Amino acid sequence: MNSLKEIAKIIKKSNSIAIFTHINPDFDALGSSMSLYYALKKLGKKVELYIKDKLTYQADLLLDASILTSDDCSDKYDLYIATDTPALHRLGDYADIFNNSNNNTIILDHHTNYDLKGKYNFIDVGFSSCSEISFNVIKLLKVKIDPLIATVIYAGLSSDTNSFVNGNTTATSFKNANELTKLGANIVDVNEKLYRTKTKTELKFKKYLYDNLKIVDNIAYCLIDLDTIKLLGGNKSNCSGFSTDLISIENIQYSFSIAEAEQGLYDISFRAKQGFNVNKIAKELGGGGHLCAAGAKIKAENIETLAENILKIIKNQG
Ligand SMILES: [Mn+2]
Repeated sequence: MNSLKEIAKIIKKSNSIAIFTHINPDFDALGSSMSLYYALKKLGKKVELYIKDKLTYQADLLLDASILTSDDCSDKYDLYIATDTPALHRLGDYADIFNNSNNNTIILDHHTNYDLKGKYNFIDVGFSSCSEISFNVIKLLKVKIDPLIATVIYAGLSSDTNSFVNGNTTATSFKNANELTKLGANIVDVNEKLYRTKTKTELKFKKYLYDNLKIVDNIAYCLIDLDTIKLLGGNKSNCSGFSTDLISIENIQYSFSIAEAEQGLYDISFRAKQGFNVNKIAKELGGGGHLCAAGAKIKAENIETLAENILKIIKNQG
């Protein structure tokens, strides 16, 4: 583990920098990587932010996708940075280049690390968002933080705490939110785009969730297969909020959703109420995350059998 001071020093010395973040980037992946991109540009560095996925509807409304590069990363860089990513496979097509550049890589993250190792690592699960870690790095780089940078960091912080509701919210989250607001973060715009903009497709997925959720003891869950996802006119990202909605049900301590991402390949999202641990459960399935929010991707023959297995794992733990 390195200090952020050491990390800022390495960044300062590097002239060309490639930034990566996790596939299916959420607002924290985008906030932590885009803020660094803008800051490094201000320092006059040659910098590219590599993201292949299309942004979600809300992210595309709030953030400037034109700064992203979806090309293969074939140029040589002095330095490679990965943000918000605990597992190598979560770097998608950029996993190999990151892994093969292990003499000049930096990891900034707030997840329990799984198998992504950098030459220099700052991983602190005490941060509610990785965007706040980037915020600290940018301050150490002495870049003047303008409203654009403040806004993308704030979006990451707000999203990973689910607007300061999740159990990972700390005094530091509020302190950073305070600083970012003073620096000109457009909190009205962030709130409108993150919490008050729903597409009709998203409403259809919510209806599916409410019609199909199941409750067993203290566990709520919902399953959705590929045919249904297609029928509703969306994709697996439309299911990413299911487990969060389910954990809010009274007397529920664990929730999960299973969405068929590709034929036979399932995205599982877990949530737990404060004091319960879904990280352990996700790890048993080859995934990971935080105590109260975790995920896994797994191949299975059948979505129902997979759900039964997960129920067993949760019950054995509880
Ligand atoms: Mn994050």
